[in-house]
Amino acid sequence: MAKLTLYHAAPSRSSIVHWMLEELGEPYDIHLISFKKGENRQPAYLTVNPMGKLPALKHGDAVVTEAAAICTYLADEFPRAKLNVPVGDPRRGPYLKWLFFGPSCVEPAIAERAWPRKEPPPRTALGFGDFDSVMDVLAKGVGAAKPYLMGEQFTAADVIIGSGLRWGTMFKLIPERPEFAAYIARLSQRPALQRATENDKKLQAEQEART
Ligand SMILES: N[C@@H](CCC(=O)N[C@@H](CS)C(=O)NCC(=O)O)C(=O)O
Repeated sequence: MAKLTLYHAAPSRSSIVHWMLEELGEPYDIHLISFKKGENRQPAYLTVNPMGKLPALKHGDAVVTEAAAICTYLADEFPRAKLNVPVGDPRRGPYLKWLFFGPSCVEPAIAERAWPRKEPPPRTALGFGDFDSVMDVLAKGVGAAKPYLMGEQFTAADVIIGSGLRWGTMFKLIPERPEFAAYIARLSQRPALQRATENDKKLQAEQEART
């Protein structure tokens, strides 16, 4: 089987993929990249991701970047883990909606609120519209999750939306809503997320000892 390698800085957006890999249950390696040492801007890593950003995933000769794209790729590439909704299933539309809603609405809406621009662009020019609408759609979506966004099946969409909500909540960048708290509490019960979080603490310590 082609080898899976996650380029990772613990904790960061690559922790999203770390959680996804734990859910997947396939063997993988971690290649730590130090932001402090600037390794993400060095030629060796720029050949993997010319953006100098983490995460990146190598699967054999294939390289995938962008956290949500990596989660979508892994879910489709390893269907036996049942983390995807396959082509032809009527739930595929909402599944993809949530996978794209994370990076194109949740993340920019939170960033815009946390670091406001002096002159905000018009609502129509912003792909996410406005912060409150994003929060309302999110609250409705996760409030209806029984127990997950796609119903009984946990999918890559939960990894993406759950990671955004966990990050926003941790740094108090999103409003406290009972729907968010209940969904996050449910996700926190998942052994794969617990393993990835624990392992991230060890990796962070390891990385700090190296710098
Ligand atoms: N759009 C990318 C964003 C990745 C990203 O911004 N990663 C941060 C870590 S949380 C990073 O690599 N920062 C280092 C830098 O920009 O120099 C994704 O979703 O994967």
